[in-house]
Amino acid sequence: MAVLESHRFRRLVLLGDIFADLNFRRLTGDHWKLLSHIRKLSNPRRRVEVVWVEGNHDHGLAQLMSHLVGVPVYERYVWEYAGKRHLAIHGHQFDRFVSRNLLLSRLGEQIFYGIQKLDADSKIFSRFLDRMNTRWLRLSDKVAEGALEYARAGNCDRVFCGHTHAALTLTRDGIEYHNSGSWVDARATFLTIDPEGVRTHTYAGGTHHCYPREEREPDTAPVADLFEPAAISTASAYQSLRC
Ligand SMILES: [Mn+2]
Repeated sequence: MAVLESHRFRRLVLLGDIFADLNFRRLTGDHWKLLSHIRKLSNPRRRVEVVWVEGNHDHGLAQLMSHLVGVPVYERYVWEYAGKRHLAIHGHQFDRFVSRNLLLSRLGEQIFYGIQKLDADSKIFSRFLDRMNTRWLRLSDKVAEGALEYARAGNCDRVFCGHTHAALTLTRDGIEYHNSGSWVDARATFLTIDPEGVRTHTYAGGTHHCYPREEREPDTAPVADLFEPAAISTASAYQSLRC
């Protein structure tokens, strides 16, 4: 809410996995306030275009969400800005495990939530597993590779993904890749696009689960905390369970 209220913008792109699952009982008052705020933004009089790009977690929620929050939901969203063609896509499409094993991935999530509950106070266990998982699988790189190829095929100049929870920007052969990172980890990041270009911002305000600054990963690191089903893959039966 603080970020949304402190910026003026004409378009808001939500890059997917806004919901972790279908269990709306888990939503708190703050969550509903945010949804209500987003719904208000989408009022035509505000002249803000709100776009919801679905992720692997909120996949299948499109119809429900477009009614509940009043914004259209897209698998991928393409727009023109500053003479460039922009593409927003969550990124799980380039994460082979999630795209091929949706059911197993969901099962993994449930187990991960269990671990998270047990681990609620320290998060040490979950964070350890998350980091291990990310390092093994180099998800950031895989998603970036896939997204850049996809953008090239679609003649896009800039491609935006989420999914990995790791903020990352790179350019290859004139195509820019930007990963927005995540809202729910130690380092909350988001992207802005203006005439100057694309920038990654770190939210500096207070968050509920803020880890000490010195533990945060630098901007360009391809490794960051994954918050989600990543944990499961340490059982090695699962190759790349994640958000
Ligand atoms: Mn995801």
